Amino acid sequence: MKDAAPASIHLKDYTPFPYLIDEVALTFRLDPSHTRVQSRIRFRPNPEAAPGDFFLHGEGLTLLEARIDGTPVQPDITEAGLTCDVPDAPFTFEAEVEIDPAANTALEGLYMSNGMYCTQCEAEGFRKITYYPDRPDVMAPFSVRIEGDMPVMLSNGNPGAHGAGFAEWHDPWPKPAYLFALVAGDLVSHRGEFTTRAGRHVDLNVWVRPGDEGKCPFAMEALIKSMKWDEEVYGREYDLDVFNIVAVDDFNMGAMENKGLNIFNSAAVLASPETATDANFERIEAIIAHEYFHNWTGNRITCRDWFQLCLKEGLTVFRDSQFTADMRSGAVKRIQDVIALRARQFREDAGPLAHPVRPESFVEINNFYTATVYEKGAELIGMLKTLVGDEAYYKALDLYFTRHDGDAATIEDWLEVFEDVTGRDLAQFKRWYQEAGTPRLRVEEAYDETEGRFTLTFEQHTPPTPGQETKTPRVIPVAVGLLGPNGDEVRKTVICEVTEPRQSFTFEGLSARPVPSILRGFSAPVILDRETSNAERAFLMAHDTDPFNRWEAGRALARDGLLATIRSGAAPDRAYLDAVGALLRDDGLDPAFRALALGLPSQDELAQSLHEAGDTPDPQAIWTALEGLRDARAAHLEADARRLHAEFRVDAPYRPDAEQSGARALANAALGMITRLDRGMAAQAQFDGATNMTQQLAALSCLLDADAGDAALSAFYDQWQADRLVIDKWFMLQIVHARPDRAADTAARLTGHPDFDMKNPNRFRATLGALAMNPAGFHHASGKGYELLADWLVRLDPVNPQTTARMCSAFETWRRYDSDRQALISAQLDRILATDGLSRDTTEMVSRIRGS
Ligand code: B3K
Ligand code: ZN
Repeated sequence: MKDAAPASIHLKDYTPFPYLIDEVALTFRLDPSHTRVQSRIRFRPNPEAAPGDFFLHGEGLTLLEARIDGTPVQPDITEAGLTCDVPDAPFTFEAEVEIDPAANTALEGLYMSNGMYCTQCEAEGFRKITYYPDRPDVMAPFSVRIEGDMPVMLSNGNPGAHGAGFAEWHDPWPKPAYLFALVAGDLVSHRGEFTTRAGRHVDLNVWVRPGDEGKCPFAMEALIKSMKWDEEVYGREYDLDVFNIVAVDDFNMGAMENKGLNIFNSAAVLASPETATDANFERIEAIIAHEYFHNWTGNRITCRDWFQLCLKEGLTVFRDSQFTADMRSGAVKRIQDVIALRARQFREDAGPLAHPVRPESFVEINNFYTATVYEKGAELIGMLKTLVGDEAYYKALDLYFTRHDGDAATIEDWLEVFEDVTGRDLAQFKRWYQEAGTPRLRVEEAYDETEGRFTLTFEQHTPPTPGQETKTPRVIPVAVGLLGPNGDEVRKTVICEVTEPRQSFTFEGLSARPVPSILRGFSAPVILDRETSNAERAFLMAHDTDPFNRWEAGRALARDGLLATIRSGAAPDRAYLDAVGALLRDDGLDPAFRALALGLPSQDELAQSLHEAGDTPDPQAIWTALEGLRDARAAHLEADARRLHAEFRVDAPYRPDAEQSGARALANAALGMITRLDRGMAAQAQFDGATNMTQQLAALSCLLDADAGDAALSAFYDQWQADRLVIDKWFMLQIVHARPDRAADTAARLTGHPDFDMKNPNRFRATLGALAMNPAGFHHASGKGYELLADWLVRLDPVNPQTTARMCSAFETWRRYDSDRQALISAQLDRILATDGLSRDTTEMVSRIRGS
């Protein structure tokens, strides 16, 4: 068994570091197993902090020498760092440590990926490189010298002297250690350039392994667009002479915003039409933008402590969503974001891992890079913008940038700029940051015919979450419009600001009872409870001027029909089939929007709806109901599907833009319907003739769904076996599309494939993560899925705790299910927890999921 439970860290205990740093100089002598790191750090007492110990974080380091003002010292060393006596005046601390990048499989600190040196320091990885106050409120300018035999050696900031065997870098912008980066390897660059509004010339590079150069142009274009957009929309300019992006194969997440040297998972940067799908292109564009935008929201203004993580992440997600909406379609982006929010964040908020957007305690901060901090954090920014209006929003942002440039700031600082600009008291709004859980908003409506008055009454309630039994009322901006009986909009969108537990809003002067369109654009992250008829939903689907609510009406119609099928075996709902058919035939509508309208609620979303209604979800029944609806829809809309597939296939040369990808999305959705009728003939033809990955992968998915994919699957492997990222897709697809009773066996078989590599997070996620993406398969009554995942989490934990801990969330919904499944899952959770030497990361996650 393990040692005592790891300690929690609390927001309320924050105290500033007793020392300030004026300058950091680091020298790296690279060697795969014996890298030497020399540091020279100028400290002085922090006049604004209470005096305290001189403690530097450091983990897994071999200290060779330490000196203060040139005199050797013998610090006290523990597993967490070192303490030593220092003068009560400015002093220089020097140390030399040795580290072993080749043995670093956790991918945090300095590690090797395919022969290349690479770092990941956020949140607390710098302490695995050298002794340092590894906390975001300690900021300093860094000078770095790298010595080694690698052709390319990079760090943050601007390049300095370099020659055979060495390279120097200087970053003039004070930064916390989590933004430190170093890369060294045999790399080639795809170059670009940008001139800022102020006339600064910036050299841009996307660095990749030789052979991948052809997959960089799209990322470079996305970077240039992002730089321009941030100048135009937020007035933010770039502030160094170079901006480097590096692609690495082994990376725990998507990408990292290190100052001037962004490091990317190769999956989040490399793209060509043949190897990447339209969705991959769109994601790459968004991640490039996200990391670039961090240069201001995150780097120039960083976080005081890790509890404030949403300060940079929520805001930066919000900014990258705005960017994507501007580059592509605002309506489509909003719908995609809400689908993802409900799938990941609402799920988190409804389970044992629920936590506030600004958490109050943690054991391992890496476990809090969550959908709540990121996506709900972004929703809070969106609500704030709705509440104060666009003009005040941008004024407040200008004030934030001027007032806090160079600061390590807090949510209080953030809200204060809005209060100062608008005079508005944001105390109630702040609860969104402090209280977890998704509010439910019930709405009732009343129409007074004689007065022509329509009244909406809202009632809000947030269920308890772990550690927070009672909740207070939130301020909820509800965007409402009204439609007349003929479908015309009789009231344009207004914002009803709900602040009370129960509150009414009236609309006067109506000549007939209107149909309300409520929560337009999904103006707040709440669950709207509204009793309404199928007819009204179909009416909104046909007439609403708000594209989000138009889509939402269709989604709700589909969901209610599916729930009826699951509960009582009801036949697929005719109202839905007719309404979705009408929408598909409307050629005035954006093809991308029509493709989204064909999406159905996910298995997980249906399971959650059933659970919330007091039913016990049966994963197999949910899967069967969805299959039934898809079959019925294909039969009902066959002619439309054939026309759309033929018309929107796109034969023009490939472009990853919104127009073409929207068309392909619609054609591929149509192919999904056709496949249910022709057993895969059309899909096989598309697979054979595909000229891009979007067509090829969609066809392969259809063939797998039709159980006719074996030949295509092996052809695909033969064609792409040399391309890691494409082979990830090959692993993932066959598990996600496996029939429920075969999913676990398929995943188990693939873990024995010679290309399976547990040390590569992308491949691990493409295999074990994919299993969790097949809910009926993962939750199959045999319990095989649970056992397989637990087996692999136990194996991965000593290798890579961060990725292990993150993947534990596959179990977070376990309380929804029947007692047999709960028993099977809790046995696996207990087995994981009982593992000797289990990491702090995984211990925290499993204990929280398991509950008391
Ligand atoms: N800030 C990084 C995430 C770091 C995660 C550390 N476990 C990427 C991003 O959000 O842009
Ligand atoms: Zn981020």
